[in-house]
Amino acid sequence: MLLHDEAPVKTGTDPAFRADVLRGLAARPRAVPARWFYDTRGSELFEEITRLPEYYPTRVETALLEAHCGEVGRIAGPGRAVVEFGSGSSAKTPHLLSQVAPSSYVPIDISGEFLRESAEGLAAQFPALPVHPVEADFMRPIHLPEAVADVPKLGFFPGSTIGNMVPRTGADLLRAMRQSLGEGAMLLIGMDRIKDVDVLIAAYDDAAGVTAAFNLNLLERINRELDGDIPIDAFRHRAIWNDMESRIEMHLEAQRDVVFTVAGERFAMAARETIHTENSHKYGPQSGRMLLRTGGWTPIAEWTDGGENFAIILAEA
Ligand code: AVI
Repeated sequence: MLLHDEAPVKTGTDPAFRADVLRGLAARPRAVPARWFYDTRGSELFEEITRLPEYYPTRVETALLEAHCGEVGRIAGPGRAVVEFGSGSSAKTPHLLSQVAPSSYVPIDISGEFLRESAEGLAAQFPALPVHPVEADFMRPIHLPEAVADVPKLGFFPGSTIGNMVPRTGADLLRAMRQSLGEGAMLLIGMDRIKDVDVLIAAYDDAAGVTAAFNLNLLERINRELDGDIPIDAFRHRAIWNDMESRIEMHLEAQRDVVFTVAGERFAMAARETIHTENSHKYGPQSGRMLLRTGGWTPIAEWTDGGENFAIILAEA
């Protein structure tokens, strides 16, 4: 028997997911935070996205790291603890670790599984490097391990993840990172650049439909974890460029009038109405540096590819 008016949540379902989805579906415009894309299937689809011909950010950033981390190491100096925010599979990390002579590596990720796997992989590649994993949400205040308390830090925040936050949240996060990393810290951050709209749209609406599957998987997750009956075939993936906000937006657009239930609550959407699922902000050279300064960091070096598609920026506290 239910003692209150909430529908039961399936065992293992994050109550914050339920709260975000119910609040987001009832809001106008409707929106569900992008962090909920990443269940097991969503994480697999994201890995697939990073290998798509149209999705240039991973390729370009990796090439920039390969080419310029030596210089990052010369500027930062040896012996820093490299602290990676949202380390995931740590795929790009070896480019940095092999060129900056770090004293230790602190991967921070919300997924314990990712942390274990990447710690094992890196231990094989860098057997002498102490690794201190931290299982945490980097969007909340982080306490770094005691072992690195007195060591200067080099924060690493690749992948243009900062772009998934509205600038105000991004600036708050940068400020929090500065505080966690402490006196004398540096930060190496990846930012996607503003560019030709067709290139941007193709990167977020690829020909093979992987990004569409990634977006629609959110509805599958809602149905599975929150007892939903959303008719998934009634929704279509949409990627649009919002020029005023300088961002790609992903939406799920209803193709017809739909009525569905999630966690015992009923929702009705008219044809063409959307659920906003992600923002991916793009920064120009000035706006990117401005964001860093607003977050308390001073940019000191910046590298881009020939086409100015992506930038990695080194900043000091
Ligand atoms: C994780 N993040 C930086 C990706 C991006 O480009 O905004 C997420 C993504 N969404 C669709 N494709 C990739």
